[in-house]
Formats: sequence, C-alpha cells, structure tokens
Amino acid sequence: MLRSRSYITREIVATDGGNRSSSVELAVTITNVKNQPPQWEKESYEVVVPENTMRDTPVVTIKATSPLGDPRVTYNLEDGLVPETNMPVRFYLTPNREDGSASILVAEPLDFETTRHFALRVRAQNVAAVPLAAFATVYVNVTDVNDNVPFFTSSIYEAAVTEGAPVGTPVLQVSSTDLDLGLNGKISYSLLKDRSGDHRFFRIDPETGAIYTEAVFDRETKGSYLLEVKSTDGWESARPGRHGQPNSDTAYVRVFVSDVNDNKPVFAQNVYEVNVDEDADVGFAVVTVSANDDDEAANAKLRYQITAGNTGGVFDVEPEVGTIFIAQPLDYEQVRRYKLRLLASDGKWEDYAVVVVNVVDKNDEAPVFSVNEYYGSVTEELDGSPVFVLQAGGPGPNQTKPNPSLD
Ligand SMILES: [Ca+2]
Ligand SMILES: [Ca+2]
Ligand SMILES: [Ca+2]
Ligand SMILES: [Ca+2]
Repeated sequence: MLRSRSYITREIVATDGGNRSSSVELAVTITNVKNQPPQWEKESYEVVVPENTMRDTPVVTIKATSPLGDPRVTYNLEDGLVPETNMPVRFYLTPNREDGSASILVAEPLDFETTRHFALRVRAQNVAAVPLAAFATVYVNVTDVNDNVPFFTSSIYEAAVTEGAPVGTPVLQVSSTDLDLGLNGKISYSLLKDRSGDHRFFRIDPETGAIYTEAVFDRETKGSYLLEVKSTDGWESARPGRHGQPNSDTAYVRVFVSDVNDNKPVFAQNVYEVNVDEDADVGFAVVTVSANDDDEAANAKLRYQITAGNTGGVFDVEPEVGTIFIAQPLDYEQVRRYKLRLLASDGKWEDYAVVVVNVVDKNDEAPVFSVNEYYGSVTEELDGSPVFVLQAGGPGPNQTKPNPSLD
C-alpha cells in the first residue's frame, strides 16, 4: 500500500558506442490512485470583445470542477511572455465563490491596432494533498472600433503652381492615415470653405487627396492662396464627444503662384529732356532713366542700352542702373542737341524711351579780336580816362562779355 505521497528519482544514463554519455534525472510523483485533475467544462473558450471595452468588464466565465470528494478548484491565469499571452497584463481573473466558476476581466484598455488576438492559459487545480492541475485556453478576439483619427501627414503643406497654368493643373497631393479597419479607416478629403474664398479656385479629389486648379492664376494679381483641407473617416466615431460624427482632421495648404515673365518693362516717361553744360566733365551723370517691370526677380531684372542717336559715342549708360553719363567731351560748336534712343529689356520684352540732351554753350573759345592791330596815342593830360575801346568776341553769342581795356 502506497502512502498518499512519495517520490521516486532515478538517474537515467545514455551511452553511445564510444565513451560519451549523457544523463537525465527522472522524478516521478506517486499519488493516490483516486486523485485526479480537475475537469474543465470546455477545453477552450472563445470570446469576441470590442477594443473599447471598459476596464474591469468581465469578458468570459469559465469553470472547472474536481471529481474528488471536494469539488473546489483554484484558478490561476498563467503569466505570459508576449502580448498575445497577456504580457503586459491586459486581463485578470477573479473566482466566483457562489458557483465555483471564474471570470476573466479587462485589466487595461485594449487596442485592436496593437493586439488583435489573445490566447490566455488558465490553470485549475484541485485541493488534494498533492494538487493536480488541468489547463484551458481562453481565446479573446478584439474587434475594431472607430477610435483613430485620420491624421494628415503634415499640419501645413506648401506647393507652387505656375501663373497662367491651365485649369486642372495638379498642385499637390495631401495624405492622411487612419489605423482603423474598413469604414472606420476609410478616408475622404474635402476643401473647407472659408471667408477668403481661396477654396473656390481649387478642387480636391475626395479619394486621393490630389488638389487641382480650378482657375488660371496671375501672380501679379495675387501671389499665394491658403487652403484648409479636411480628412474624414467613414463611420461614426467611438471617441468621446464626437456624438456619432466621424473622426476628422484638418491641415493647411499654402499654394504659391510662381512667376512667369509675362510683363514687359515700361519706362516711367516716354521722353526725358535735360540741359547739360558743354564743359561738363567726362563721367558726369546727365540723367537716370528708369523702367518698371511687374514681374519678379530675374523676370524683372532690366538692362538699359543706348540704341541710337549717340553721335560720336559721347554718352554711355550704366546698363543695370539706367544712369546716362558723359563718355566723351561735349562741344556745343559740334553738336547742340542729342536725341538718344534708350532701350530697357528684361531679356524677353523691351520698351523704349527718348532722351533729349541739350548742350548749353559755355565761353570755351579764346577771345578773338575784331582787328589784328590797334593804334593809338596816349596824352598825359588825359590820365585816368578811357583812351579807346577795343572790341573783341568769340564766335558764340558772347557779346555781353566785359570789354577789355588798356590802362
Ligand atoms: Ca478612424
Ligand atoms: Ca480602432
Ligand atoms: Ca518681365
Ligand atoms: Ca509675371
């Protein structure tokens, strides 16, 4: 007759044809022949719970009984090693004294997007002197709820569209992601109407998020547009405060209109007229002309050039400034009036202006006496009075010059 409990231990040695051997210890627990492990009502349980099931909600009731005189069993939810086996802990077990069953309850919020399936191993043990155990598996399948927002990949997007581009030109594709399944994660895009009215000039493909122009733009009229885009998922939200509305997110799209050289330079005046003394120095700035170009940057960078009327190369222009200066000495006696033709060019378009330069005569000629020799006599008694008057003059209109006198 065996006692209710004893152990037999043996070392078992395996030896191969050579001299190597390996051993293992065998331990056998001998129990009362009447001792039997508990019996589960079912070998496995399967339940389906939505991911937003609240903490401490029972998800399944399980039961095992002992066929021995004392039918009570103890339950234990085995520690897992991975999320699917309850590591970290998502479920806990509570025994129900009244009927000897146990409940599995939610310990921490579930998340379909993280772990969809659990396989929980539950041990039931009898209360014999040498307790025996039996195991059951509880399969928990988590179902999706619409708890994820379709977030845009950026809160502000930037894009450029060329002025003059035809209606229907693609601008940019926005994108958002929603981790939920099916309709809970099905995204549609829209443009929000705002007071600026910028949305009227664009459209968005509700399925792809691609934005297209609905107008032909002119950068010189308006250089940028601001759109507000919205992404919406396809089912009522499971998030608090949404009151049955789908989840949504918004983002901004700044659309810049990029410049095309579609404006010609325009001179501020058609005709410039200036007077310049004929004795003005070489390098003297006569006048600065200027033209305006409504375009941007290189499309508005102007170069000035004298294309006609510059007899003798007397003038030159600073090409990037428009300042006309004297390059060769002027001479009233040679040319009294210049009519320069000025060109302003942006590399594609041009405009012309006329610059009239009037040369002002200066007394730059040596005086020429009217007679080569003068004769006269001086009387001592007339000391202090003019003796006689010499007439002299240049070839120009210099007749107002003071008369030289002998003394
Ligand atoms: Ca969603
Ligand atoms: Ca979800
Ligand atoms: Ca231009
Ligand atoms: Ca332009």
